[in-house]
Amino acid sequence: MKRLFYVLFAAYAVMSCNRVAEPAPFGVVPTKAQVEWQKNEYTMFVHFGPNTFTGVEWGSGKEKAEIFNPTSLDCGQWASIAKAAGMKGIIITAKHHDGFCLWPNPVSNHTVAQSPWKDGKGDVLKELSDACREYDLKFGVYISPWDRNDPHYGTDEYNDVFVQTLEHALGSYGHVFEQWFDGACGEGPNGKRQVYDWPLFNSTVYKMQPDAIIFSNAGPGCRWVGNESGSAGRTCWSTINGGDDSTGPDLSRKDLNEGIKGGNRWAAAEADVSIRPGWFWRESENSKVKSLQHLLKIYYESVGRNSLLLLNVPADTRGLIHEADSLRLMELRAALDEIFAVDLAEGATVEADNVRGDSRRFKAQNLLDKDYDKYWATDDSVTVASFVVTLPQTRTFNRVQLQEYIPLGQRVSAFSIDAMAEDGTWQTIARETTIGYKRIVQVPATTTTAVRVNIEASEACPVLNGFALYMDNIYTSYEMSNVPSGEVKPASEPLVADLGEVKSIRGFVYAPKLDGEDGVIVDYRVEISDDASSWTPISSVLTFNNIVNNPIAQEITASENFSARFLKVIPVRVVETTTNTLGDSPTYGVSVFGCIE
Ligand code: FUL
Repeated sequence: MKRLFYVLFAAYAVMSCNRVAEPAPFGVVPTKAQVEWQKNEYTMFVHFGPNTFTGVEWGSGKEKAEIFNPTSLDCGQWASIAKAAGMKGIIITAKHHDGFCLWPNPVSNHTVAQSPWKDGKGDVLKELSDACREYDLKFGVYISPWDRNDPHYGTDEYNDVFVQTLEHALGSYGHVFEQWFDGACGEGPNGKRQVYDWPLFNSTVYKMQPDAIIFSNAGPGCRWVGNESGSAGRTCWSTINGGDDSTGPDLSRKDLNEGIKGGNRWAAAEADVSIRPGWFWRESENSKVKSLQHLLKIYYESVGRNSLLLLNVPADTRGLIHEADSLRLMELRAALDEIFAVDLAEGATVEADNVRGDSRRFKAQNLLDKDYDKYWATDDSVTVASFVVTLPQTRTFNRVQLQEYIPLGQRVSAFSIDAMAEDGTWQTIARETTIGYKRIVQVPATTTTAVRVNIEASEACPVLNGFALYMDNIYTSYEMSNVPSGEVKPASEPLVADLGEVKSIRGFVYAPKLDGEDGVIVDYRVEISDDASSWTPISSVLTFNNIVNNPIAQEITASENFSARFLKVIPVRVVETTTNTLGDSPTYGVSVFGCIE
């Protein structure tokens, strides 16, 4: 018996010596929580608060708490829609820039407790976190550091108030999977811009919710994708460079959009985009819910480009998700289910020109195994390699899905895809750069019996855990029909509207031109005139809220009508949208400008 034990032990020892080691992690790698977060792929954002009732995108903080009074709030409805849409969690604007808290925050007197809703006894965070638990969804919070209501804002004291706000919101409602920090930062009543204590804010989040993913421009959990249109870069690394300042002051929009190869921090991109033009619900946008084609484009450019899609579906004044939005979400779900129902690579055999240590553990066939932790890897010295997928029969597809095993880092920086032509030669159907957690490559409809993926460059030996083929008969293309041709003007030139005669005016509407090159008017002054020679200023310096990130048409109305024939908008600050630099843009584009009578 003892002998047998030694023989078995010796055999085991020999086997384990021969066991080929798994590849060493490459560069910075995600934490376990970051990997789990990325697997969510698609989550819901809900913007809700005083702006829902006033129709503005950024409240001033001076709104009375009385305006917050949803007539039939039902977070169960939000959760059931999110679940049916296939989303994995919901993030709510617990506090937007106006400072109003959707829960009774003890360190604020601008909260639901001061509102008439449920006689001041209501708590949206409690209702939503309960609903998320019921529907098995993750619960997350957006808590804006910028606060246009808090009197301490602009002083050091505010940072402590904000920490207490975080502690309360993050400590009262169970597990929070994501903390959303918005990058917007304005001036306090003392005219000073708040200097945020990011290390303190982040450590407070981790103290309250150790596994939470912290979103902000530069992470540390995940990063902003650099736009609010739901589009990650075609090249998209999950690494960037960051220090203690979560806003990532040195990162350009391009860096955020594409990530930085070899960056010092793992912060995958999160693509936040609204299903409507604005972030908050307004009646006038019920007919402007994004089309199915537009949402599919967003899906391919976010989930299909190594990013997470955070789709905003605002609640309305009833406290419900509007029918127009839920209908579109269900159409999107049905389309995604149809497109991704059948993996056309199923039943195929996969052979690679290099397999790590010739070990079965790292064989290329693992690419088709749905077990997330099984992957194909090459020898350490091999960074250029190919695998061939031989299909059981001729198949037609137009989407190729690839996945890298990100727990060991993101590695591939160039690859191509070939299909075998009838004459037995390989025809290249795609040439791309990065893969990451998931890459869905759109290729022309291709009928073939074999597909070859060539890893042409990789920062270390490639490690891939997924390959699939799909046929999408639904998405054709979506051209941004709302990209107006516009008119480019020199920045110094004001915009002048002429009504032909003196009329009663309520305000004006402005939308920038969206071709990415021109500047956007951010701050401006307004003057009026009856004869276009003597002008009367009627405003101080005003701001088009959030116009750089979300350049939709903004209607600016006065509290009382005024009369004039001419209205002039004088740009005070123009922002270059490509670089986000302030000030000295040579030109700005205008697509819509006119008076509202
Ligand atoms: C922006 C904010 O300023 C918007 O109001 C919105 O909340 C969006 C998600 O982030 O930067």
